[in-house]
Amino acid sequence: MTLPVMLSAKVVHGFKRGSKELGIPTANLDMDELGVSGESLNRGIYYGWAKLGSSIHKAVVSVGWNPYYKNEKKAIEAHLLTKDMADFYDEKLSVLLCGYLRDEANFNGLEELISCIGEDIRRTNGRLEEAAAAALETTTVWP
Ligand code: ADP
Ligand code: RBF
Ligand code: MG
Repeated sequence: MTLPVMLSAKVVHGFKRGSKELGIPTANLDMDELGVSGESLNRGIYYGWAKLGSSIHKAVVSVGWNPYYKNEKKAIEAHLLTKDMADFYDEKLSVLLCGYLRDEANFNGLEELISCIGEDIRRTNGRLEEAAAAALETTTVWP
């Protein structure tokens, strides 16, 4: 699968574990709307960008079956790295997967899952900032 990959779909309701159990809300994309493009997407944790209306946010995206919760259905869910957002269920969310971070893992407890996601968030910030810095460095100063 060659990155970057772009996906767009409506934000639907999930199991409500993101905000309540983990303190990390995730906007779940409508898998029925995505069809084969959702089903064929390789599982794993990705970093990239999310577009909601006209605003763009850094994002970390989980794709798969959440082995810790043993989900039966695949999910594509994005945590936007922007604090204090109001709910945006039913809105269209576009997600640009720019790079792969790791495979989905199982954990011995909730604390381990939460700390691993915390590390994913730090790495996402790092990778996106590096990419921005690299783009600036290759820019020709005009005139
Ligand atoms: P669900 O199981 O329904 O996905 P979550 O507990 O994962 O519930 O919460 C996700 C919802 O929280 C999103 O659909 C969105 O409406 C809202 N939300 C608020 N802030 C964010 C954020 N920073 N990233 C993702 N979703 C957010
Ligand atoms: N679930 C897992 O079972 N294993 C994981 O390794 C895992 N990594 C995640 C990484 C990120 C950045 C995010 C946002 C979620 C991850 N999840 C993982 C999914 C998590 O279990 C899920 O978001 C909650 O169950 C709420 O739907
Ligand atoms: Mg969610």
